[in-house]
Amino acid sequence: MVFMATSPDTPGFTPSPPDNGDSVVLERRTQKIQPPQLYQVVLLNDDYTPMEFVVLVIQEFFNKDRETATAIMLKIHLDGRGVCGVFTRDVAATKVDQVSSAAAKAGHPLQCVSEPVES
Ligand code: TYC
Repeated sequence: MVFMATSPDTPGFTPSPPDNGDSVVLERRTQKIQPPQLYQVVLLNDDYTPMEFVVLVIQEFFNKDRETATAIMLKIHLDGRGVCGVFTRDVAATKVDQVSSAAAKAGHPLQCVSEPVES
């Protein structure tokens, strides 16, 4: 495929009516696209899931080092909830599935949800 600077397909441009059929003038248009909505993945506290399991989950699925994972786990334990990461919608949904599956498989009631980040 050949790309031309004056292609009417160029995003952000719209062709003016051709003058003699040979040339096309592109007008710059204000960009209207928005950045994607981001989602935070939140772990919820409960009374039964072992702290060590939560730390391992945060390390494994949110790529945190042990110290950071421990700090997040303790925050959840004390505050009732904590953000483990911020992602685009599909990635956040995958994280929720991965954590929920790992918790269910291990027999723990650990809850994980995603929610839109306030903009
Ligand atoms: N509260 C749990 C306990 O005392 C530990 C825990 C931390 C559980 C964070 C869930 O998301 C959680 N064993």
